[in-house]
Amino acid sequence: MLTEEQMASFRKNGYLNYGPVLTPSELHDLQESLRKVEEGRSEKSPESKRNISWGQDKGFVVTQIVNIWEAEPAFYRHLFNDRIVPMAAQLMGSDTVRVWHDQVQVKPPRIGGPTTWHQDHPYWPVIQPADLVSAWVAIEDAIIDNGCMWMVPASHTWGPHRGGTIGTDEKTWGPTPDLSLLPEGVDVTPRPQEVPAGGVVFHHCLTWHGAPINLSEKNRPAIAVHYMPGWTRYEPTATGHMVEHHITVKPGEVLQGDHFPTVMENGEMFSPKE
Ligand SMILES: O=C(O)CCC(=O)C(=O)O
Repeated sequence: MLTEEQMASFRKNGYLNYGPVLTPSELHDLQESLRKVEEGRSEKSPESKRNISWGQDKGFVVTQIVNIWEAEPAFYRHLFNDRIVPMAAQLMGSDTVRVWHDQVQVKPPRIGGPTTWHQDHPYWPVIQPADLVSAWVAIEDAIIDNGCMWMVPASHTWGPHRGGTIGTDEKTWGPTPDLSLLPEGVDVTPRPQEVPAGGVVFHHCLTWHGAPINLSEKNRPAIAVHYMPGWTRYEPTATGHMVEHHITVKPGEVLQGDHFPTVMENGEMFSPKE
């Protein structure tokens, strides 16, 4: 469980670099399973697998795999991790936790594309309110050199930014926000979140985050699981979302169902189904 100091840090900054959390065998299983999905050797398919990188014309690659938990048992088990889920519950202040979706991002050596500056929730208008927490786990060491995540402290308190994107400076890879849309005098300096393989960084769904290109010789694979508190509702919008076709509840109802696994209910951890 998290200490009061860690909780206070998350409330203030909108992220928490917790550090090592996976066991060596959990990490090894994710590494092997990711390789299978990347090479098309998994029995089932994820929701999607595509290159979402900026600068594809320059050869940059970011392989995004959404709902890899549907393709590989190790990633399904990972959703239920009995150290990560209680911490996510604590950070959200909810004793019920469900999965919105997961996403792997692999940024290969030398040609790994950036994550341009954004907040998550503006990409998820179909779920409300904006109080999800993501658990981002490095599958190899994530350091400044290979494009670890960077976060802007306290940015989760500045409201949803129009359009979701915060602008990215292609020289410094820092955020380029419209300052007139922000509270006066705020500091938009990003902070790097280095984390060893098997370590976790949590972030609130309104925290500004991004990552520069990976020009190093090291791969940069990571998995983010986007966790919902027990009261997250489905609120359809014109723009929709990639996993919306799996939703079976009615507008205004709590989002749940087979494709949005419950991992904790009323404080009780759930186990993965066999
Ligand atoms: O892995 C990355 O570089 C980006 C991930 C991300 O934006 C997220 O988890 O919300």
